[in-house]
Amino acid sequence: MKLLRRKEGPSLDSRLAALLEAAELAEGRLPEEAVSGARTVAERAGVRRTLSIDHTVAALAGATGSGKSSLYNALAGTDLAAVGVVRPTTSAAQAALWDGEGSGPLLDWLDIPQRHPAASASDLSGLVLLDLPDHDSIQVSHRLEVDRLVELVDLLVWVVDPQKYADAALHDRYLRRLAAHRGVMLVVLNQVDRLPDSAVDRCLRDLRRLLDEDGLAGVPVLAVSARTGAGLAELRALLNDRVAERKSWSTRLAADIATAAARLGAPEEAPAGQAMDRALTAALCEAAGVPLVVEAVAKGHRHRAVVATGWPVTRWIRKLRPDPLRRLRIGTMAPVGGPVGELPAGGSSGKSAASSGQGPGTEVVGRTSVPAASAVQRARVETAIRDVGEAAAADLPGPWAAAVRQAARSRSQELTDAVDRVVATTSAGATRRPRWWRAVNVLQWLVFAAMVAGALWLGGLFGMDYLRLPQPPLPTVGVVPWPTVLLVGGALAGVLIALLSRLAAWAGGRRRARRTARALRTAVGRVGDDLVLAPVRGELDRYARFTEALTRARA
Ligand SMILES: Nc1nc2c(ncn2[C@@H]2O[C@H](COP(=O)(O)OP(=O)(O)OP(=O)(O)O)[C@@H](O)[C@H]2O)c(=O)[nH]1
Ligand SMILES: [Mg+2]
Repeated sequence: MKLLRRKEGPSLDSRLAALLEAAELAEGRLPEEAVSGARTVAERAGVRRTLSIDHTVAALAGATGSGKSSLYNALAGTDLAAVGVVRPTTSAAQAALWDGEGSGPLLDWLDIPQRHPAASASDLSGLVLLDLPDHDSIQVSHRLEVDRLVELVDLLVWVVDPQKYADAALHDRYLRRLAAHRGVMLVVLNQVDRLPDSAVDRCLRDLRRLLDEDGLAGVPVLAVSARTGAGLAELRALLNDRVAERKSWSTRLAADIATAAARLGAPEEAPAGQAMDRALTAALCEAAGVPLVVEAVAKGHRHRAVVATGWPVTRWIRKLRPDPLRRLRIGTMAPVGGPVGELPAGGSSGKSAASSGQGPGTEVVGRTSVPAASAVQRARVETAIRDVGEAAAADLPGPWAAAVRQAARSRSQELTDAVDRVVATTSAGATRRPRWWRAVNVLQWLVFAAMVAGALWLGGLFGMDYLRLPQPPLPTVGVVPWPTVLLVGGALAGVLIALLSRLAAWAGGRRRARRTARALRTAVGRVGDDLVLAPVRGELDRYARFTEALTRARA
């Protein structure tokens, strides 16, 4: 036999790969049945392609008594199959082979042990003709055998007779469902010898109409008689064409792929999922106590400014009060080498267990003492998450929309900890001391020292006067003696410097609070992006890849 090479081209390959990819992506999203159906088709197609493509497997299928076995014998030119009067006659499929060499593995795969060489001329070279049991059998095993082989063969030849050609069993259970397979289907109206000539055309027209209604327009319909041999030449010629083309197998697989892909869904344009993250960020910020932290940043800054630059005589009073920011346990445990880099100050006397850092460069960061979110705040976060899911799912088909909504919620358990962590790390930098504080501090102490010197000097003078000792000469600035200048001037200067510093710290605190607020919004927004929007984007991307694969599978 002449060996022809594969004619499928790369398209069947890529369509198969696309179908598998679509099934993979639909896993857990679409009904298991559709997903496994697609996998089965892909697997089956994969196997058929490795078996003889020089053979075309055609199956004679139909109701009991329609004359499948008679037709099989007529085509094979010998009585291979039993033709009976007791219905149903055929219980197991058998194969007639025209040049069957090399068809063994194919028939093994079809699981048909009964194989016979055909006796007729070799014009049908490469044909493997199957005689199937009846599809409408009272025997379940017959129906199962038919259903199994209908899924596998390359070419379907439906044999109907004038009485039962309109049977619902045939049209509903098979023909209509196999509309995508019309390229590999023939319909044979057998037993036309039992009709008067005038009725044959009418019968054919009626059958044609029914087939058109089944979505099988274009499927060849032939009138034959297995008994008289009428129309057999045409049938033989038609079969010969199909067998010679050696394309039925790939046409069938292509139809299988299209059907499986259609069961996965219609390829639609994936909507551009524009997630609304502003509301989410705002809700997360509220729940994480960002406004509280921002306020504490400003207050804490002013507090530390007073401690660092206040008048030495009175600043200790301020020291007695706690730092508002540290009271929230912010800045007490900061990331080591983190982006806002302040070395951890103080011990970690955390009341709650420390949560682990987020990556290299970050150390263990404890929970802040920012009060836990209220029920209202938590509800607002949940609403925002739901809104993100709803907005992204809006234009998706049902199961995918559900998957997207689920994706939005998938990591919401982690939100509280993650947001708290970034609040702690982001605002930790707000405890850094501006350099001018140190300079002012030095100045404060110099002025303080001058004041003390003045006081000591005056005290010395006072003591000498008390002891009636002669007064040393007293240098003056104008008329005011130096020790008085030092004491009073030092005190006034100290208070003035403290007041000016306080003014600057007030502005600085406000600036720092604003900057921290911005940084916190960005950082919290990033957490929302990581834990809510990213999973949604992932699912939308999955859907986009799915529809893209589906489009390729159906090409
Ligand atoms: N008049 C006439 N009778 C036919 C023709 N073809 C088959 N028969 C008869 O119809 C009856 C059934 O034929 P089978 O070939 O056994 O039918 P089948 O479709 O194989 O039936 P199952 O094996 O039960 O599914 C037999 O008595 C045949 O002689 C035909 O073209 N004309
Ligand atoms: Mg039979």
